[in-house]
Amino acid sequence: MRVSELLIPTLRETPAEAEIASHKLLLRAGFIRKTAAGIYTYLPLGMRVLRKIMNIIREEMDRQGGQEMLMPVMQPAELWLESGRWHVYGPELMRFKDRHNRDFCLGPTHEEVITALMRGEIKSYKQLPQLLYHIGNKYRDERRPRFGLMRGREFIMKDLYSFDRDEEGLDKSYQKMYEAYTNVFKRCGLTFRPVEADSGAIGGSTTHEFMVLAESGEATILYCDSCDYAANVEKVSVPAAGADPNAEKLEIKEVSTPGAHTVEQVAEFLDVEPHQIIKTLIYKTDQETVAALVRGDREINEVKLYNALNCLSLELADAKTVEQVSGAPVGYAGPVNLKGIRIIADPEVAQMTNAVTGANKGDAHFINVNPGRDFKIDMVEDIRLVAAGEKCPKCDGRLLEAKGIEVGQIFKLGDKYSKVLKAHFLDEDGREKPIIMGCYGIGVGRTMAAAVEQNHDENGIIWPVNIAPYHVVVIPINVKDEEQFKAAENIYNKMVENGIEAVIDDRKERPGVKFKDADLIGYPLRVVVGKKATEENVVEVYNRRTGETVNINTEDVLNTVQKLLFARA
Ligand code: 9G3
Repeated sequence: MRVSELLIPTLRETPAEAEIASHKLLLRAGFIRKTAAGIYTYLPLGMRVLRKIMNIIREEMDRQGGQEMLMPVMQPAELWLESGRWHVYGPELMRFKDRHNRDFCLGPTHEEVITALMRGEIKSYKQLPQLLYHIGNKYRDERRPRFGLMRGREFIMKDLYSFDRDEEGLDKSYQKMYEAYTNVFKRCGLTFRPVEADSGAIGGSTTHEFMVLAESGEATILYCDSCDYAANVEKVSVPAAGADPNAEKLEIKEVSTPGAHTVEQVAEFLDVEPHQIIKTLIYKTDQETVAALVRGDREINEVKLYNALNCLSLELADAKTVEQVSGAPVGYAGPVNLKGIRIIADPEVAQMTNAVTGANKGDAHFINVNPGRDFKIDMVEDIRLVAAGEKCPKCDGRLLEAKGIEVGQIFKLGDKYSKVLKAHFLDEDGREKPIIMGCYGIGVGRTMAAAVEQNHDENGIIWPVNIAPYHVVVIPINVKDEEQFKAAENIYNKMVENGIEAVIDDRKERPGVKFKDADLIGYPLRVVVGKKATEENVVEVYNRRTGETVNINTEDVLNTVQKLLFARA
């Protein structure tokens, strides 16, 4: 392909709204353009990368016995009413009416569609197992779409669904997908880790997230420095140390703490340790207002709190609500004499003696507060965030922290959808049973963005060969020099004839402009054809990843390029 004929609109400047490297670089290098908030167009170079990632995914799904289909984006509300989820999701579910005023949504996922399909097709155990998938657009109306392809409102997902006779079959399907995902991300050139994750609202027992390690990742992973334990921090639990049986419970007392309302200020003012303070956080769910208690030196884990309260929505109460509920300004709320709201406490709080808490009064705290004696705990649940440095839940190692980008997630669903949607089959013993399901997603655009997060430098993108938009760019230094340009064309043609994906930068631009664009776009290799080509039959081959340049004879170019691109290191 001739660069002068391609649509590759590179930008000198970084668009202001782009915060992370992949967002900046995919815009600047002419791979994507924003059509609306969280909605992107893939330009030709972006599409070439997308197609390669999709094909790697297809090959690995098909290798495991997956069969590709294509399900509709438009989903009838009836299915979501039947599954009970139409009223579960709020504004994130993009709903609309057709011309007959019937309710639809743009599919954020396809459990309902595919389970309803399979209930009509699967009658007997002989038809199981099935691994069915598709690659298509999903819609989730994120409140704050950001980071370009990383968190969009329309995004491309591969979602596969497994259908088995029983849990044993599901375990096999799950293992197959675990292996397939490992192959996909390896072939895409990513450094990734599967981590145990929270199965959250969709229930089911086991789930793993495939995390691409990157500082810009929104997810926090805790992993052990000694064993192979790794989990999304949302899911990590370690048992509470246990109460001190000998502690003598002292008399509760109110003390004046003018202006001290953060844990640090109260600890300083009363000369106590943060772990002797009870942190009281007021939350509002779709059903109630609750007080969540964690030890002063811990953070609340909102995913665990959400799961414990089994609610549909959860958010920190605003100042007005806190003042209404506690009768005090924010920062002085405490569990003692808290009227009419449930108190949920982390086990560590239930084990504390002579603790410090807000007094539900401005500029005042209680000391020597003893749970059970001075306030009632309605629900003791693990609701705290485990932090780096704590002991590994599996061995005596220490937990370390890393940031990750979630590019894939695999779930065991069991009969969560097949029961409610009546997708049954007749088993060998003549009994009718619900099909046992699993679901497995990969964010295709997110995988592309994650690859850039892990493969770039100050000059631009450095594409892993398997997903690069092209393999080689041939750069003639002086397009006016007939002989030189001819030499460049011959090299370009030779590579294309041998299946190398090459472009020739035939633009009437200064060499510097062509080099800058080549670095920004991130072609794995660059072949520079200058004076030396016509005088000494020598060209330069530059490796974008290593920065190395080799001078080689024109007739050795193809061989050198093939070795540099495809030889396994
Ligand atoms: C919704 C909306 C957002 C959602 C969902 C439903 C996430 C929803 C979970 C999943 C589970 C798996 C198959 C591929 C892998 C992930 N966000 N989830 O169900 F209506 Cl608005 O999507 N689905």
